[in-house]
Amino acid sequence: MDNRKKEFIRGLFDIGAVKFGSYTLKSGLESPFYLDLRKVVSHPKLHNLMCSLLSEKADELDFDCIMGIPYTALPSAASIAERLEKPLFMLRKEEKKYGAGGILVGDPELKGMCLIVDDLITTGLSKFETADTLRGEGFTVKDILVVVDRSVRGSEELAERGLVLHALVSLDEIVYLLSREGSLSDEKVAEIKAFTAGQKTSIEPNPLTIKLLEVMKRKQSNLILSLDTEDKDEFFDILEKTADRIAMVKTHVDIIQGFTPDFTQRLRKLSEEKDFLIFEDRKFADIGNTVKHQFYGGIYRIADWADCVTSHLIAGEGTVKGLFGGSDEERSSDSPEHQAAFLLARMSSKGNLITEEYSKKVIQAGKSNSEHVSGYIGHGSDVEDIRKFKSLIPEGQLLLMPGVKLERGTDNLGQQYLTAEEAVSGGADCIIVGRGIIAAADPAEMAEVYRQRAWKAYSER
Ligand code: S5P
Repeated sequence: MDNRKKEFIRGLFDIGAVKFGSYTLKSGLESPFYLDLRKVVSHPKLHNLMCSLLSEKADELDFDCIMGIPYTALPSAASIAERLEKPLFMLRKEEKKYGAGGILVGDPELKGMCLIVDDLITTGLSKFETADTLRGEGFTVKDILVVVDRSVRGSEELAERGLVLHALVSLDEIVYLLSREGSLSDEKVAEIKAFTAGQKTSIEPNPLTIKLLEVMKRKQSNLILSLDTEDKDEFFDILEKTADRIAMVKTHVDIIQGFTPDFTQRLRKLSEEKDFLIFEDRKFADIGNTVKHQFYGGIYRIADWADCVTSHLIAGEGTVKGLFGGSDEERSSDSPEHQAAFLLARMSSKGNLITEEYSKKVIQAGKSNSEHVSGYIGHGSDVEDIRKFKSLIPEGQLLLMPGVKLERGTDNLGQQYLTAEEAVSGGADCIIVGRGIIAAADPAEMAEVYRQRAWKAYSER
């Protein structure tokens, strides 16, 4: 390792950007180390050293322009751009709706092969999103340069998307140097190794997961409205009023009185106009061959209009395979291109028969069918319990949580409610709210209250 790299690692340790102890990660896992590169920008000497090392690395690559992922990597990208005299671009976090509009900051005439810079890589998710956005803006993207690679399979995941990862230092190098210099005990090193070896896998999010994450980001909403009414008119009345606030609407299509196919046609049209996904909570539970008929056929023809569905796994993995093993003839030509299931790994109702072992097996099966499984439905007794549960779920799959209201409580049929804040701070990526919104005097106003609370907790997490 060259001396400047060593000096940089020591610098990270000295300012507390690399810490060793016991830290609760957003996933709920207890980690023996913590990396926070946001501090570096306030230490000019260390920042300068980092940018000069990054520039040397970047100089070996072939690119026309450079972009940093907001916010941590913006100053380093700017510095590299100046050192190497390459055009700099930035992407706004939110689309500007006035003036010239758009999310791109920079001279569009100078678009070309763009190098993406970021501070860390844990999973590839934010890098995929940025690469996709840049590609959508007319750039080509190949190389991603990060300061620290702490990922389990970062390079493989990026490679699957045609991206090449370059890192200034890896977690192993940091641990190696600091232990050699006596800043880390052998015990701590062993703990870190055990942690990284046993660290939960990260899974490449499937296209439906990516689509949902994109809607959530665009609408700043992780709210799923559970629109459980039998009345069609009431259904559309509430949906039209709340559509701007939600990421998905969850249906139980079999409770709709006098169902006819124009119900789902109207629903699809509205979902396109108002940018939300459709989540049919059919809770498939039968053998593969039967669920196949239930999904593709019958009067509801769910496969023709639902972006995602729920499924139990009591009958085994054949259920998921049956759901997504249908042929093209079974789907209508305009059915959603990407579809996936959320598996019931835990339930919110009192006295349900799901055991811890069953939940773990569901997640195991969900991981091995990740091309069709976007995540899990789950619940918990409190924030700690949700954290523990969330730590079983791999990065790249989501946790959706029903049984959510503004206050804790129960209904008279065993439903148990946590608050929106508890659900999200424990690890829920989206909250599912039914009666909390639809039974309110003003569902639109109430949906906004839930949206704001859940999104705030999500952004803080
Ligand atoms: O464990 C669960 C799983 C689901 S999908 N508990 C649940 O309550 N649900 C669904 O979420 C349930 O079918 C209903 O549609 C919604 C909760 O509605 P609420 O009115 O109690 O918020």
